[in-house]
Amino acid sequence: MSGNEAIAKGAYDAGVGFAAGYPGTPSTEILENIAKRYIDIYAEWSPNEKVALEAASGASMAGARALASMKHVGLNLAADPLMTLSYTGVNGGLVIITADDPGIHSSQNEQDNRHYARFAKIPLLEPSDSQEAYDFTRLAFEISERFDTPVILRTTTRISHSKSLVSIKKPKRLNKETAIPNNIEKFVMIPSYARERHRIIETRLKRLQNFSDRFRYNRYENKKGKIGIITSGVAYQYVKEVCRDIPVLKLSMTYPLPVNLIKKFAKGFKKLYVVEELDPFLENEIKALGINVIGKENIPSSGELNPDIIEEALFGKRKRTKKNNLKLPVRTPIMCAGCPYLGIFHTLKKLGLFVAGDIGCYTLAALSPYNAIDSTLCMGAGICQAFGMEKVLKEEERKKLVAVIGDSTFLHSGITGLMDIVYNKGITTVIILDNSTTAMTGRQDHPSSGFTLKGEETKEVNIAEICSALGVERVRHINPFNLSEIENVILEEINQKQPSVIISKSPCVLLKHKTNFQRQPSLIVDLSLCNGCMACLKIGCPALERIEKDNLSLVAINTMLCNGCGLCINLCSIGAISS
Ligand SMILES: Cc1ncc(C[n+]2csc(CCOP(=O)(O)OP(=O)(O)O)c2C)c(N)n1
Repeated sequence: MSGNEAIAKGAYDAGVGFAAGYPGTPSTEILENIAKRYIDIYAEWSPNEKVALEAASGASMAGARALASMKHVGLNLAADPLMTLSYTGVNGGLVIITADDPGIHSSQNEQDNRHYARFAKIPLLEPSDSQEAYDFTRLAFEISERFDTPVILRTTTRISHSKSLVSIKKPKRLNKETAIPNNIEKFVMIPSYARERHRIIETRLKRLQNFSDRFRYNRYENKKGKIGIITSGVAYQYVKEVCRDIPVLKLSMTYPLPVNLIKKFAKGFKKLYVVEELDPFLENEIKALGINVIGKENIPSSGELNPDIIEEALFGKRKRTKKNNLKLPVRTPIMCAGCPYLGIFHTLKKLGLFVAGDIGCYTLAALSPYNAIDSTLCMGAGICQAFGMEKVLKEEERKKLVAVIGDSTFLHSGITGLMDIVYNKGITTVIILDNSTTAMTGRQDHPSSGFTLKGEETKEVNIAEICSALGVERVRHINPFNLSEIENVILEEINQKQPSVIISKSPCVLLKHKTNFQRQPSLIVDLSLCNGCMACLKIGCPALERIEKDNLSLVAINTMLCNGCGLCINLCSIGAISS
């Protein structure tokens, strides 16, 4: 199983009744697996991670075991409920899965979410392989109920996506009934009750620390030698690959730490290393115990670790492998052939506007050959950044910017930004790229896609009506394959003295099964007409390929990729492209 599959199975075998999340690499497959394989668990894509955790906490309050799953940055949204959920505690076990992304394979940052456990004063488990992902998911629910606390299970990309053998244990059949709770001192966090709950948290932390000392997955494997290593998570695997015989203290519950176990292990070594990915989370805690360790002075605190890095850090050289000097060609990520975004970004670049971008497939438009996005921060930020700029720019400059956001991102966290523009008398133009899916993370459904996580048909939230309801009077629709229409509408809207929304609705080209999208026959270039001007390449469609013929550089169309959208025909002034 992959780590994510193991977590889904672990949740099922733990008797989970409710699972919610929002897609995000590397966490997405957890909920997809639950929805596909363990159909008696209620499972949903929530509009965002805050909603997912809050809904899961409701299910827990009613007595069900509940899980909320998200990528690392998702926990930033869910941090508000998380901090106070630590106070209320749980009824049914409540587990939050955060899948961190060291190396930033597919994220906007590589924050280390272990800090959230310490910040919220709740237990943290870090599996090192799929077996532990399975075991720890089950244990997390036990710990949650035993200590009346939410628990964080933290994976990283390599744990989530690597596969290893998992031996399955007997599933837990819960005999706990769900019921409406009646305990306002525990669940109503007004100051008088919250003060008391804070005291309870501090006692709980001490009990958890004792538990951590006895937790059998916090263990050391031998103690003989001059060098010792303390490690956790995927770093444990790299350490074992590099030095099988060196004593290792493997930590699995990394908050609160097993203080006594660490002190016991630390005795007698000449050198004690802490090997961990990203921040000196363990290192600082261990140093605070007065134990002298070597950590980030040797081991990088950004990017992923691997056995080679660890070998060099511990021994000053690589013994096992030679440096690989293979130079691979750089392949920048590009949009798909026929993507409905191509014409929009081609036009935005042509108009020379500042484009406050957001997070989704469209973020790729920041790169060559599109070069059409000027800022990207976090989901939902683009609308607000454009608005903030607008408020401080000179009158003439205000017309030179737009915000671009996808449908899933708009529903996730774009709505409040648009509300701000309307409420505070802005004039920003917002372009919503509605492709009926969350394409970037693998085409998951969302509240306006018409389907639930389980594939059932449902109501489609109407994005245009949301915009109107927020008070936007100018809501325009454009056909993303009509370049002149795109240009005219954008020019009209940026010149308005009021907010406007332009909705470009056309399904993602990879969404054929859910829409009535019809692939058109591929286009062709008449090479006897093509004069090699390369104007068509400006659209950035990967189906258009530069070829050499009779010592001339011309353009041909890769018929395997082209879906006949026709955008490039608009750019060929000599009519060399046809169907
Ligand atoms: C807080 C947060 N949650 C999840 C993600 C992962 N993620 C990246 S883009 C994206 C949404 C993309 O959907 P949409 O806005 O519709 O654009 P599309 O990819 O379809 O063009 C998601 C969920 C993230 N980056 N940040």
